[in-house]
Amino acid sequence: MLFYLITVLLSMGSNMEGRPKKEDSRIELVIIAVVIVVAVILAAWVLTPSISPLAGIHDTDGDGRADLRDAAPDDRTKWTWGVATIVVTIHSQHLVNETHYKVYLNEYLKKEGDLAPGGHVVKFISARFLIGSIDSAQIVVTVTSTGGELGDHTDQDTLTVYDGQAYALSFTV
Ligand SMILES: [Ca+2]
Repeated sequence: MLFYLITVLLSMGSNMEGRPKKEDSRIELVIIAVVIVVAVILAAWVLTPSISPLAGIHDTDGDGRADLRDAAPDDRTKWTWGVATIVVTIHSQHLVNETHYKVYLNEYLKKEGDLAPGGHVVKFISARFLIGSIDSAQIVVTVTSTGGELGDHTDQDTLTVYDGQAYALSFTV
């Protein structure tokens, strides 16, 4: 494209009649210089991560990952997802009535169901979390129960999780 432009401009320059040859070649050189400067400025704008208009190159947080391949484009310490399995065992302390339990990872509801009197359930929960220069995350696991003869209950634990690992936790509600 750049070479095409230069060729067109040069042919325009060589068609100018009535000018001395020396002056023509100066005009050609100026045109070439202007085209090169504009091309360099455009290339610098497109290829510089901090200012590029292209998502495949632009890097908002400066972590070295383009926004298109950055799971957290506004956080320079994180850029990809980690996944861990959390095995949650929930015991009921209600021996007479059924209860309804809910399991939250941080503030997100992941599982819920009914729990028989004095019974327990085991649930496998997949946890996704952002990692990067820090390879672990803190997850607060909360289990609540409603109903039953003892009233509502909450049990909670905080876990440090790493990508690809599995964890077992036990709760009584
Ligand atoms: Ca990032």
